[in-house]
Amino acid sequence: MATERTFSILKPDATKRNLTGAVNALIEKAGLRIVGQRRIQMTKAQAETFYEIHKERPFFGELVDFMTSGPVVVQVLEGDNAVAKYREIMGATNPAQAAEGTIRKTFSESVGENTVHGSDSAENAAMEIAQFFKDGDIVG
Ligand code: 3AN
Repeated sequence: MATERTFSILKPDATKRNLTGAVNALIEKAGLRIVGQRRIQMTKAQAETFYEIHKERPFFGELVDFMTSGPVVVQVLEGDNAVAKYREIMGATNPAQAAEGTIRKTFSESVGENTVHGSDSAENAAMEIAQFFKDGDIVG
């Protein structure tokens, strides 16, 4: 298995409910290392760029509003098969369909406010990491 990096966001519903430590505990329990982490207020422009691929979807405006509604924690996670492993522990997009023990099953209240983002491929992870981190801010 190859060591790789993925990009994660702890979304405003997580920061609002003071759950960043609880989510990080599940990330670390799964064997992923948090090698970069920053708490930020996303701007509308940053959120629109980040979710560009969803811009034609009916929920795009709602998604941008939500992601800018409070602080988020952007992270770089590292480990064996980090992209797939993080998707697995996040659980399905809709928390009602997420498996027991996953982050979304445990903490999320709706499909829109679903606590975490994780990259869906190594290529997208590299682009997403570059949007929010400089090389010197990631220490593996
Ligand atoms: P995932 O985050 O599991 O990769 P995507 O890429 O399909 O899911 O969706 C990106 C984000 O868009 C989701 N995390 C969620 O916040 C939002 N989203 C997806 N589907 C819906 C929906 N039906 N209604 C509202 N928001 C949605």
